[in-house]
Amino acid sequence: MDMNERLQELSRRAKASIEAAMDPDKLNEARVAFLGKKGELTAILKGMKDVAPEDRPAVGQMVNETREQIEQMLDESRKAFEETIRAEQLKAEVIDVTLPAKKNLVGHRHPNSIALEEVERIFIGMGYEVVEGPEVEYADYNFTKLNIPEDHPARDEQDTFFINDSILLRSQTSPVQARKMEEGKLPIRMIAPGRVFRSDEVDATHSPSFHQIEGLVIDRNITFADLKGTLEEFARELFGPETKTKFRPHHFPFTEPSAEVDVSCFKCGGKGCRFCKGSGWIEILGCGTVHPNVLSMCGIDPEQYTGFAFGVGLERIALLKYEIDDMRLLYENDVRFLKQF
Ligand code: 2NL
Repeated sequence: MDMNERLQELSRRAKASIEAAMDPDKLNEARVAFLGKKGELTAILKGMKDVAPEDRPAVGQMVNETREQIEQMLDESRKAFEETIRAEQLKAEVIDVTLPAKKNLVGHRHPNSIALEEVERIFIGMGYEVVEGPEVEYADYNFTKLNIPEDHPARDEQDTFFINDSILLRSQTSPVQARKMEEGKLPIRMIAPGRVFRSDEVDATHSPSFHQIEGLVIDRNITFADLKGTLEEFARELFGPETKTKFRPHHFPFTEPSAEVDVSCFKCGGKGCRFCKGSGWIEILGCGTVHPNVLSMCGIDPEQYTGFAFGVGLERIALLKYEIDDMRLLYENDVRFLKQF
């Protein structure tokens, strides 16, 4: 068999193998068998030394042509495979643009968060800073420095979660303000929002864990008039410009004098309705002039400085503003409930 015939025969067999290959792996096997380092065509090339020198250019050209033929066949077959795979993919991943769009479920701010951000906005607007502190607190900061001595009933284990004699879950956010006063940078204009804990049974208006926002202002010449003006403005911003306020004398250990504040009912404007239980007024917070004992125990000279403080329940604000009648709804996190606000 002369070289030309050998090469034609080889090319025919290569063609048959390539046509018989059912997948890209088999095709690669064919490439290795004919063109690989130990492949048939390579073997022929290695045999060139036995060809007469004058015939070598012609034989060399024939070998190269055969190689090109085989490479072309391999190439075409590979492209055919790729097209088939792509066509199958397109068929499998077909998109029906007439289908209704899938809606992404977007989360929603909790009514507590909405109410808190509203309160923060109002006080930040009046130049207050928002300060946070630890939920696990020393009894010293939670009680003693706030003029609640060892034998005070507020310290009762019925009301407070003690971790040991000196550490507890804070029952109010006032310790955050005590810590701020101790830092000694005056004046202070701050609100302290956060989670607090009391040993209460769960019902429509009570929970062992709820949230408070307390405010504190300390400077020279701060009076009860500053407190009244501030809280009147707060009530108008929160419940509307027509809102009236009423300060009723009260007692807190950390303020003297102290008051509870009612706002005119924002549903009936004060005439009396179901919402305000006929009284025309709704109680919203407690407040007072900071007790001189609290100032001294927190390192501030009560002869130089005075201040006022107040505390509101965040849940109470949220329940009022959004007319929710059971506090437990705020903790169940039922999306059908939460997305209404
Ligand atoms: C209420 C009453 C109140 C305060 C909280 C306070 C904090 C410091 C000093 C003095 Cl550091 N007072 N806080 C004062 C009066 C009332 O909260 O019934 N809150 C729901």
